[in-house]
Amino acid sequence: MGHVLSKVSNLWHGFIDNPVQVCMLGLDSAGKTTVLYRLKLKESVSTIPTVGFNVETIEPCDGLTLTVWDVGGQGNLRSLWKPYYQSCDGLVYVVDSADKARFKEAKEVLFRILGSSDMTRVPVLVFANKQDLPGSVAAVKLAEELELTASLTNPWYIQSCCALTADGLAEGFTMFSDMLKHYRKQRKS
Ligand SMILES: Nc1nc2c(ncn2[C@@H]2O[C@H](COP(=O)(O)OP(=O)(O)O)[C@@H](O)[C@H]2O)c(=O)[nH]1
Ligand SMILES: [Mg+2]
Repeated sequence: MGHVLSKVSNLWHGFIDNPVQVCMLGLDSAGKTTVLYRLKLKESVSTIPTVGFNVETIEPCDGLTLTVWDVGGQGNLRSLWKPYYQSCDGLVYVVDSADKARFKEAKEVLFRILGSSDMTRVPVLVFANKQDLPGSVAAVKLAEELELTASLTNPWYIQSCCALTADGLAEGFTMFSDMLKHYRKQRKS
C-alpha cells in the first residue's frame, strides 16, 4: 500500500509551483471517500457536513488539492458547488461497477456536470470501482454504458479499480496527471 501511495504522491511534484485542483464526484456509495482515504498521505481531511451537502477537501500531497462530494438525485447542479467547479482543473468520477441499476443515473449526472461551462475541456478520469465484486462490469463495458466513447468530448480515460485494496488507483492517477499536464500546456499555448 505504501508503495502505491508514494507513487501517487510523486506524480504531483511537477505541479508544486502551480497546484492542481481536482474535483472527485460520483453518486453516493460509489467509493469516493474510500479512494480519498487511500490517498491521504498527509493530514487534513476537512468536511463540511450540511444536510444533503457533504464536501471533503484534502491535500494528499504538495501540488494537489482534491475536493470530493456526492452528486445525483438533486436535479440541477447546486449553486453551492459553483466555487468548486470554477476552480477545477480536472474531474475524477467514481462509479460503482456492480451497481447496474444506477448506471443510467451515473451517466446522466456525469453529462450534467460536464455541461457546466466551467467544465468544458477539463480532463476526466473515470474510476470503474468495486471490480472485486461479483457481477461488476469491466471498464470497457462501463465506458459503453456511460456512453463515454459515443458522447464525451472532454479528454477522458477509464480505469478499473478496487478502492478497498487500492488496485488500479496509482495507474489511474498516473494517466490523469499526464492528461492534466497536457491540458495545461494547451491552455498556455
Ligand atoms: N467491495 C468493495 N467495496 C467498496 C469499494 N470501494 C468502496 N467500497 C464500499 O462501498 C461503500 C461506500 O463507499 P464510500 O467510499 O463511503 O462511498 P462514497 O459515498 O462515494 O463516499 C463502503 O461500504 C465501502 O467500503 C471497492 O472497491 N470494493
Ligand atoms: Mg463519501
